[in-house]
Amino acid sequence: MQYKWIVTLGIAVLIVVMPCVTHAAGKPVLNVYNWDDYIDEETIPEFEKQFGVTVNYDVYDSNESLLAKLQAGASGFDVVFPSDYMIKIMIQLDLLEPLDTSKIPNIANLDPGLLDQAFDPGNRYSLPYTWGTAGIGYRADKVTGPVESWAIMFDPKYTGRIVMLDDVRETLGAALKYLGYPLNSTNPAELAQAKELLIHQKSIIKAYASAQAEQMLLSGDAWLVHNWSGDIYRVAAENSAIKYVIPKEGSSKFIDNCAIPKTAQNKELAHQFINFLLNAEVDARIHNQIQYLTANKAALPLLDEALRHTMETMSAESAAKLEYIEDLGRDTRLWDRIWTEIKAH
Ligand code: SPD
Repeated sequence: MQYKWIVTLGIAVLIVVMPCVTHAAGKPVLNVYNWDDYIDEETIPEFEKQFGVTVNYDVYDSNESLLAKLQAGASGFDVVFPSDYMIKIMIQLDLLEPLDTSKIPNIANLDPGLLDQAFDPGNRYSLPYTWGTAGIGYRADKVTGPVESWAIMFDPKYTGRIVMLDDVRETLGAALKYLGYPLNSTNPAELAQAKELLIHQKSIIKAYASAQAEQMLLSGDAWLVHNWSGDIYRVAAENSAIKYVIPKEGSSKFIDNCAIPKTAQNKELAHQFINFLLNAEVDARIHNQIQYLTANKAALPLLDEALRHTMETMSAESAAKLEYIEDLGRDTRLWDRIWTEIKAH
């Protein structure tokens, strides 16, 4: 019995310590922590082979869970992919390492229009990887009538078929947009209305889910899914009844970025990995698979026709009805409290 406990404890210690390992079987190790479904199958093995290294690759499904890991101390991660507002928060908290761009010559491939954003002026800490939007993925073969408004996500006719993102900023933000308020409102009265709306909605939703929600759409378990563009476009390629729409009231847009945590053990290799990701062929292959929009201008001619078309449509839509999620500063606590109340209800 005692022996069993020692083995269990040993395994637990190994799991906790593993991401901090910098060498495995004589090879340098790179610990990458990325959004789920944000890379193709070939890039990691290709990088490992080319650089003679081992990559530990793990995934997360929200900016807030990534932040919690980095704040908890030595996460062991060498490369992470926070969104715009989260880059700003992480810079303020001194969690990111300044980039040495002399080690990332492929920076020249990036679209200047996505560089030098307000969340990281001069790209001192981050470089753009993907961009996209949040909206509604739906089954046109199940839902009756047009899907144009967030209103459909609150329609009891679809009880048990609706999935909302498990994401404080996106879901509270979507409710605010539906009510006609700014995505980043800090007005207590507006937030109280959004909270009531979401609490009321809880009795009709199937789940809050961020990772794999698109699979519920594909299987037909869910008919209306609040999710990010690329995840929906990926399953839409498997079933033409799946569509993606940005509701007429507006929604969020985002830029997700490569960055190196201050606590990274292998900063040299982290720079090499980011440079590898920014290679035009590698980037096009990744984005053709993940179906998010690329920040890599040199990759554009290598993108599939359908993705190029999506990029053009998105660019036009972007200007009109989409907002970036912003750092809320002190009001983050207010949002977190409201979200906890909604989830607990
Ligand atoms: N499955 C990948 C999802 C990546 C979405 N980016 C998040 C943006 C958050 N505002």
